[in-house]
Amino acid sequence: MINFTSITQIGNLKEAFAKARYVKENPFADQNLGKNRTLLMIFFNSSLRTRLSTQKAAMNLGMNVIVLDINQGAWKLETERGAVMDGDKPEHLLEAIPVMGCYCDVIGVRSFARFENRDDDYNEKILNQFIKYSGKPVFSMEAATRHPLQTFADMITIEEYKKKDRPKIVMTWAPHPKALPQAVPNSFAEGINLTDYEFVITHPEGYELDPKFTGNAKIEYDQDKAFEGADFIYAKNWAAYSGDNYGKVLSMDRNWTVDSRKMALTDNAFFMHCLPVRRNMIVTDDVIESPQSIVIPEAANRVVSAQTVLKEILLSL
Ligand code: AN0
Ligand code: CP
Repeated sequence: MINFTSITQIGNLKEAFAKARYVKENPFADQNLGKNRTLLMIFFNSSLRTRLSTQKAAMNLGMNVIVLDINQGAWKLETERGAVMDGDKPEHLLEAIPVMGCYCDVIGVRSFARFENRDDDYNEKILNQFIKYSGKPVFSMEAATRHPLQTFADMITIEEYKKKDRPKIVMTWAPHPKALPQAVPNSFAEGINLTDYEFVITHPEGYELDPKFTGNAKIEYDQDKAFEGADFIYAKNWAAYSGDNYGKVLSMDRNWTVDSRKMALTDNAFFMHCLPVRRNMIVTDDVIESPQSIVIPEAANRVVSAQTVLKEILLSL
């Protein structure tokens, strides 16, 4: 049984890209692999792409799919062991998880960082309970610290569009009115660090990510300088990670919005974003609508990413 919670579990990158290419070119080749197997997708948070692309991937593999939005129709779940359950939560995760495990063969979980306690988030408290108590292979559909299916899709997209063996990838922070998790940037950094690409991360001071994910990436506080000669601009907002500022919005400075002046500093870079994206906060209309914007092929590759990973999980059953 295998779980998939981090892009570092993808195995040999070249082989992973080859498997993804095969899946993309032959989406229905494994229709029998998932026969009579059930995927249960559990959402603690909203989703458009992950929900649709993962379901489509499972259907391409011949699986049955059940989707449960915990906040719409399920019992509100207590997550703390030892809690006296006299409040508004009628069920405990410690029963709910093994019960869910009884009804499926594979479980996908979306459970964002809650920003209540950094240790709980960074120890992946919810995701790890699914792994421990469900008795089934579990994969992340974005957990507190990582979004590996997004990262794999991003990496497949870069592989498809790159014009150089060692492109310059720039991940840039951009403004957003709400506090967003670090899962996408952490995971993207973790993925790019598996490659030999040139990798620069740019953000305002105070937005430093956990060095465990950023590794040897160059941190450049001057966004213009970071953009110079870039082949890919990967934009994303995240809330602060450091110390007492964990989960806080420290800046909404629209000087950091990706616009055409900044894109002109690059080597005709492609623009990427995992979506959903707030226009004219993260990126201007003209940049996201430009021919260099590859956000839609990037989203399309979410099916390829999910199908490649689900196929491996099915093969391991
Ligand atoms: C989420 C995030 O930033 O983690 C999901 C992105 C895939 N975004 C929002 O909540 C807007
Ligand atoms: N990129 C992504 O995961 O989108 P959703 O939140 O819509 O699933």
